[in-house]
Amino acid sequence: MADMQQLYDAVLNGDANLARSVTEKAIEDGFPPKDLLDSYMIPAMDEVGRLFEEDEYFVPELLISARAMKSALEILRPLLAEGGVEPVGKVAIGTVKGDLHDIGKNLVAAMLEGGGFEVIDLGVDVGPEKFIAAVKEKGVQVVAMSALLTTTMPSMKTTLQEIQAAGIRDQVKVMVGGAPVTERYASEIGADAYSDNASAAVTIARSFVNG
Ligand code: B12
Repeated sequence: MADMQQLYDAVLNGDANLARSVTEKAIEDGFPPKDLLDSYMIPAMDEVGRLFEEDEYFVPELLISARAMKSALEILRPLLAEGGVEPVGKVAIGTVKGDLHDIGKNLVAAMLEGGGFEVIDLGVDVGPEKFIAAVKEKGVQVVAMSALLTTTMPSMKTTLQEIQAAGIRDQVKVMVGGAPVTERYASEIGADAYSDNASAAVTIARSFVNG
């Protein structure tokens, strides 16, 4: 029998190989994929987020835990899709136009996936039209924008203005982040939320979809 505590520990400690092998064994043993996600992997990522907020984990630990989570999720994702398990909500995330930094964005995306969200990753150098298309065509409830350059932060403002101009501002919540972005800037440009870290992004997204 697969030892499920090992799955929790593998995600918490960022051991991607162990996370994968325990997940494979658990599936073989007949564990429902959703239970693996809800009872072990998401709680482990929640704990990673808590340790980060308490300054016991730092960005490298977040990255390796997120990688372990991702490698186990790769096995579960097709099975979850088959089983028709509904995601908590849908988020479109991207690094804004002109900006190629994606480490923080990927971390936010992985934490959101870990939190049960379906994440549409639009990549880097993402112009307003792609965010707008994700809202219109994929029905995302949350748009998450990342910027690492002071010169690309205005793209966040432009994207928000274009979302407004497209008449879909009331269909979507917008959160922003990235090293140079501040709470003040977020409120100046009319974003709904700002956070300086990936784990708080999950709490914010949950609050958005739960009303
Ligand atoms: C790695 C890096 C690169 C790599 C990027 C690789 C990659 N795949 O991302 C490379 C080498 C390509 C690069 C290129 C450049 N870079 Co660079 N880069 C960095 C560096 C060293 C680390 C950034 C990083 O990944 N941090 C770690 C992640 C985890 O942190 P983070 O992104 O802030 O994300 C966290 C939070 O901000 C938050 N978050 C992030 N996004 C979001 C989104 C939402 C919605 C939420 C809620 C939260 C959130 O959660 C994350 C996790 O907690 C920084 C310096 C630094 N120490 O920050 C410079 C830096 C960002 N780069 C800089 C510059 C100038 C450049 C270049 C212009 C250099 C050049 N002259 O070519 C180019 C620009 C290329 C481009 N068009 O984008 C400057 C920016 C200065 C400024 N004020 O604008 C910095 C600050 C370096 C410096 N001190 O000068 N860079």
